[in-house]
Amino acid sequence: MVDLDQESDRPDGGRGASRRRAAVWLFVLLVAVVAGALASAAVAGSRETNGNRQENLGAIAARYGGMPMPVPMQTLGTATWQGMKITAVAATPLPFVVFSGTSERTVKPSKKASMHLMVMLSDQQGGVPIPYASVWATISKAGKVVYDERQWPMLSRYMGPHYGNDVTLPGAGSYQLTLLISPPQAARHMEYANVWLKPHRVTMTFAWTGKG
Ligand SMILES: [Cu+2]
Repeated sequence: MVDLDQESDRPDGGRGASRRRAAVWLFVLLVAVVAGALASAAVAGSRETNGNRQENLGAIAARYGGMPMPVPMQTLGTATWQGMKITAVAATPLPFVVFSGTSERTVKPSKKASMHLMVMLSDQQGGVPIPYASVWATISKAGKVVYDERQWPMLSRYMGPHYGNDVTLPGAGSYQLTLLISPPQAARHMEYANVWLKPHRVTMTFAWTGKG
């Protein structure tokens, strides 16, 4: 109100101010467009050629309903289980915090860490993330287990609820990833009455050419 009154007191009836405001907004819009173009160029530049499928960050983030996140990602594999989509993604190793209910501790990736493994569980039809389950990941190389750990139920602004941990792999090569998905322990709407009632194991293979 105050603004409008002040503007209408001016000889041009505030039209000059409106034009100035329009010019400022146009400038802001231009800056946003240029920044967006630069960001997508940076994303394209960060993609590596790799034996596995590399995807645009924006595409992955969009699929999980989030904004692009500032790290390169690689889809390791996907599977489905009774209408649940299971997606394993590798991102750059990153620190995270674990909150126990009373205190918080930071888990930092070791210097040798290869990736931040993220397992996304989502509804195959609607794409909505499925929390309250648990995921155990076992990775083997040439039949030998090289990683065998529970994944943290985890929250991320960009990826939404997922299950993850930092993982160290012994070098490049072909790996087998086995995920043991335990049923979501939560009340369910009726459409989920008869699914995901027993632990389920899926296995996928991926080629790793990144750090290890
Ligand atoms: Cu995570």
